[in-house]
Amino acid sequence: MALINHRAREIHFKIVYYGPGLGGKTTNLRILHDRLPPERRGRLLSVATDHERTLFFDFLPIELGSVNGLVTRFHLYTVPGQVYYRLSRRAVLQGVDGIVFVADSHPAREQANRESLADLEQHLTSLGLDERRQRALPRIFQYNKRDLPLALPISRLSAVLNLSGAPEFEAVAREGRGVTETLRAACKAVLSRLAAEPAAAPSPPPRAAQPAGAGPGATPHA
Ligand SMILES: Nc1nc2c(ncn2[C@@H]2O[C@H](COP(=O)(O)OP(=O)(O)OP(=O)(O)O)[C@@H](O)[C@H]2O)c(=O)[nH]1
Ligand SMILES: [Mg+2]
Repeated sequence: MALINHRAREIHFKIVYYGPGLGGKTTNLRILHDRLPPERRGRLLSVATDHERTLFFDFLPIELGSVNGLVTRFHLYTVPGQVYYRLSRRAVLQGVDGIVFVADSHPAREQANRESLADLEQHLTSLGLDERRQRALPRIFQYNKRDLPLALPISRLSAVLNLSGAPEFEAVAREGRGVTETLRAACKAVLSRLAAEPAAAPSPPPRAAQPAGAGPGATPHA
């Protein structure tokens, strides 16, 4: 849930990049870290194995302007995609405000995409989000690795994964394509929800869900 700190005049959101192992979640955060100017982002913290697989999470705090005098801070996390890190994924999801689901376009990962989505839904349920709250949770789909010659058609990925018609983006995260667009949509979605559901916030939300001077939604200065 978004947290408003009136004393510091800040509002905090938590966005979690979810998806199957090796799908490109960490790559998204690395690219964002490299693109954002230092005054808009903190250090990228990665808890990873020797082989660069996420062990617990990656964390990147970013700041994208202000809404009604409150500085908007987004805390970006990734989960470890490998199947056996279930409990870590659930821990990272605690208090989530929005999900970016990074799907792998490789045909051999079709089943892994589906299983990861089912795993996400189970965790959200076990964290106490009923069906209505899960539907209301902002979600963005990113179909990554579009550079692969055998990449699954977008229509097929979308039909299987994006049943609610959430915003969706193609990406080649390794080259930085689609990464900023995905983040922008995620920030916009969590800000819109705050405006639509004032009861979800611990104190009255800002009147307008547009960061000052940031164009449509929270545009990272990338
Ligand atoms: N071909 C291709 N490879 C990519 C793309 N994005 C990321 N990769 C590669 O995929 C591999 C896994 O990327 P990560 O970002 O570590 O994947 P992850 O989802 O964080 O994996 P886990 O931490 O195990 O859950 C790396 O070798 C990346 O360079 C892409 O768009 N195309
Ligand atoms: Mg990772």
